[in-house]
Amino acid sequence: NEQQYLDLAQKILDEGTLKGDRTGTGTHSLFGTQMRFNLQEGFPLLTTKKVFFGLIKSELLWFLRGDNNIRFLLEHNNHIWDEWAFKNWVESDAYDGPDMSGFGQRSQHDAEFNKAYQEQKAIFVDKILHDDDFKETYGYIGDVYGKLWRGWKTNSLTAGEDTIDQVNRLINQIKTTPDSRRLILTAWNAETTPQAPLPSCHVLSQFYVADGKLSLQLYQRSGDFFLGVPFNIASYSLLLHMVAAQTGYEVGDFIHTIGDTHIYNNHIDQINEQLSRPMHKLPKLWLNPEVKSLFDYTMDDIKVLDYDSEPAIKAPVAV
Ligand code: THF
Repeated sequence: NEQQYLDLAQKILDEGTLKGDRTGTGTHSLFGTQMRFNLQEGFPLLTTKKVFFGLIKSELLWFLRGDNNIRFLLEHNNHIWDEWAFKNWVESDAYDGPDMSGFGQRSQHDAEFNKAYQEQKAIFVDKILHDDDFKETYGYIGDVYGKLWRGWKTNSLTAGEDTIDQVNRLINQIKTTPDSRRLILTAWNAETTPQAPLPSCHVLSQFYVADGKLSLQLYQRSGDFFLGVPFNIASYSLLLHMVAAQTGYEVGDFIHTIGDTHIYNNHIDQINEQLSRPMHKLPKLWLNPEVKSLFDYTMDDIKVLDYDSEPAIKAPVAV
C-alpha cells in the first residue's frame, strides 16, 4: 500500500517534467496518476515519515460541519489553511500593516521579511480567534469543500431548498440505491469556486458499493506530493471509513487519481530522505461505534491505533 506512494514519488523524480507553477517554486510534474489503497490491509497513514493525524481529523470534521471559516481549525491548533485566509486580509483595503505582497515566496528567501510576516500572521490568527466581526469578514476561504459539501447554493430556478446538503443526500443514496452510479460529491462550482483564494484541489469524489464493501475514488486536480498528498490519502480514507460505518458497509478501496502530480523543487531532499527509509506496518483505524450520524463524530471518536512511524520531515509550504 505505502509502496505505491514511494514508487510514484520515485517516478515523478525520474520522469516528471520540470514545470513552473503559480507559486514560482518550480516542480517535477506528471499528469494523470493513480494509487489504490485496499483499506482492509490497514489504514494508509504513511509510516516513512510521521503524518500528523490530529490535523487530518480536525480538517475533515471542519469540512463535515459545512464550515469554511478557519476559526474552527485555529481552535484545534490547526494552521494548514491560515495562508489562504491571510491572503484575503492583506489584500483588503482595511489592512494597513507592512506590505505583504508575495508573502509565500518572500518569507522563504528573506529572513527579515519572514519575521514581519510571522508577526502579522500571529496578529491575524489572534483576531480570527477573538474578534467575531473580524472573523466574519476575513476568516472565510471561499466556495470550496465544506461550503459546497453541506450548503451548495441553489439557483432561483430550483424549487424548494436554498441549499443542497450533498453529504446527507449521499448517505441516503448509499443506503437506498447502493448500485447507483451517481454517488457523487462535488467540490467545484463553476460559478463561484474559481474566485476562492485556493480553488478546491479535491474536485470530485465518487462512491461505489460492491460485495458488501464501499469504495471511493477521488479526482484531485493538483497534488503537492510531499506535503499535501499524505494528508489527502489519510483524509479521504478516513471519510470512507466514516461513511461505511454510517451506511453499514465494510471498507473497500480508496482510489486516488491526481491530475498535476508534482514535487516542489524545495522538497527534493526531503522526499529522497523519505525514500531511503524503511516502511513500518500500517496502523489501524478506530471509530467510536456509538456514533450514530456522520455529523456527530468528535476528535475523540476517531483514533489511529498502533501508529509506528519514522520521524517527521519538515518542508516549506508553497503559497
Ligand atoms: N498548499 C500547498 N502548497 N500544498 C497543499 O497540499 C495544500 N493543501 C491545503 C491547502 N493548501 C495547500 C492544505 N493542506 C501541510 C499539510 C497539508 C496542507 C497544508 C500544509 C503541512 O505543512 N504539513 C506539515 C505539518 C504542518 C504542521 O505541523 O502544522 C507536514 O509535515 O506534514 C492541499 O490539501
